[in-house]
This record gives sequence, structure tokens and C-alpha cells, in this order.
Amino acid sequence: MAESTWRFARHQPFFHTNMTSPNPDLHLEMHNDIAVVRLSRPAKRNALNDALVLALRDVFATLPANARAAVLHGEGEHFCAGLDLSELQSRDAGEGMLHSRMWHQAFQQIQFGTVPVVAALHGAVVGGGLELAASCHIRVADDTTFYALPEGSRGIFVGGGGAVRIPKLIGVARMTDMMMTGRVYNAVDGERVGFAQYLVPAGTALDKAMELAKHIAGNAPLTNYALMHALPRIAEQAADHGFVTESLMSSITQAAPEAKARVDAFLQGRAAKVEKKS
Ligand code: 1HE
Repeated sequence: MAESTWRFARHQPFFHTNMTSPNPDLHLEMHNDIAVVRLSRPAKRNALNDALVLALRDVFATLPANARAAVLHGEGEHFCAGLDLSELQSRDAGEGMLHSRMWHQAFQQIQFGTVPVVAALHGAVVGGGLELAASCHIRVADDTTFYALPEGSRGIFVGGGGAVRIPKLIGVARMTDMMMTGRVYNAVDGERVGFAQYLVPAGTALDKAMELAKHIAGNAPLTNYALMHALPRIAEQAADHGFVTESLMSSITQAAPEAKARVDAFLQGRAAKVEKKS
């Protein structure tokens, strides 16, 4: 389909396919139309320093134009240990506000960027690492994953969008408990409460995330766009407004030639049926 007829303009890539990024702690590789972004600071458990937060913002703002889905994962034993505590300094209120807003900008770029992002989780998904995972559209966790918000015991508060996104996954009460009591969720309970949509054996989260990303990349781009940009906003609207926004989005997607082609393919027996799950 003529993707360019609807897709908004993208910046030139900040760095190019399969090349090392200007930040050695972050890598982008294109696997056909899947952008694979890797946190690569294993010695520090992929802790997020300011430079790495900005690199995340930039890489998702400038994904190559052929990217149709992305996967985010972490190198080493853990997905991400959150804020780099060695950079935690006392800031005045204004500086602190701007610092937190910088994280927001970066993670907004993931949530409301150009393509759906699947996070492949393992090991520690804690603090700002959990905030990062929560900004992705789908989370796949392996058996080694654990979730925590140590901010509560470090005398600070979440600042990377966690107060907005995490209650949407697990509810305000569970997040309050995690921060007040230091509760850690293991992989099984984490999936049960809603941190991850998929739970897979140890060492296979990246494979599963790639499988899902390939499926997502095959969707009509306008459907993916609606899911990323309209659905979360509809969910925030009053029902009366949400119904109207839904109808607008529904009319736009069904009017695209790709929708008609896909429906025709089904009617002519050329597209997969929905298979019953045993
Ligand atoms: C770090 C960090 C970090 C590890 N900042 N350096 N996040 C936290 O409070 C989590 C703190 N980290 C941990 O609890 C553990 O490191 C882990 C459970 C993640 C991993 O344990 P482990 O045994 O595999 O590693 P380690 O031996 O604890 O750490 C290895 C090295 O990484 C060590 O440095 P080294 O120079 O002594 O080898 C650690 O100091 C370093 N490291 N995590 C800096 N986070 C927008 S606001 C967000 C607010 C937050 O995210 S607060 C929560 C911060």
C-alpha cells in the first residue's frame, strides 16, 4: 500500500542500520523491518544515566523509515536496574522537574512514536527500568524476570512516567504496596497482575518478542497507528467522547485501501482464519 499517503514524515536516522550508535550503551540493528534496540551497559545492569535516556529518545525519534515494529531488550543478566544512582545528585526543585521531564520526553517518544515497541524482559526490571518497560506497547517476560520499585526505599519517587503508566497495568493499590513495602513480584506473579502480557521460558523473551514484532509489522500501518495513538487516548476520554473518537478512527481505518484488500482476501479464502485455541 502507499504507506506514504498517511504516514507522517520521519527524521533522518540519527545513526544508520547495523551501525554503532554514538552512545556505546545503546545499539540499534535492523532485522528486515524490525528495529532491535539493545541497552548495552551490562556491567552496570543497564542502569539509565542521562546520556542513555537521551539516546533512547533519539533512537526512537529517528528510527529508519522502513521500520514497522521495534523490540527493546537489555544485554547481560538484567533488563534494566533503573536510574543510574551514581548520577543521583541533589537538585533544586526546578532542576529536578526538568530532569524528570527529560525522562518523560524520552519515554513518550517510545509510547507515541512511529512504530509499536515490544519489550523483551529478563532479570531485574526495576525502578526506571520498569517505567521504561511500561512505556512499551507489549511486554514479554521470561522466567527470570522480577519487578520492583525501590524508589520507595531510596527516599525518592518515580519520575519516568511510572505514576501514570504503572497503575494502568497493575492498579494504584498494587503500585502503592510495591513502593511502600518494597514488594518484589516474580515473573509468574508479574504476569498474573498485568506487568507482562506474555511469560516464556528463561532465555527466550527476545525470540518471542521478535515473533510478535514480525506479526505486528504485517498489520496495516494505520491499524497499528490507531492502537498506539488513539486507543490510549480513547481510554482516557469520557465514554461519550470515546465513542465518537472510536467512530472517527474506525471510519479512517476502514476507508484505507489496505482494509478493503485484507477483507477481500479473507472473503476469497486467501487470508488466515482465526484458529481455535486448545
Ligand atoms: C548500578 C545500579 C543503578 C546496579 N545505578 N549503578 N535502582 C535500584 O535501586 C536498583 C539497584 N540495583 C540493584 O538492586 C541490583 O544491582 C540489581 C538487582 C539490579 C542487580 O543485582 P546484581 O547482583 O546482578 O548486580 P550488582 O552487583 O548489584 O551491581 C553490579 C554493578 O552495577 C555494581 O557496580 P560495580 O561498579 O560495583 O560493579 C552496581 O553498583 C551497579 N549498579 N544498579 C548505578 N541503578 C526517573 S526516576 C527513576 C528512579 C529509579 O529508577 S530508583 C531505582 C534505582
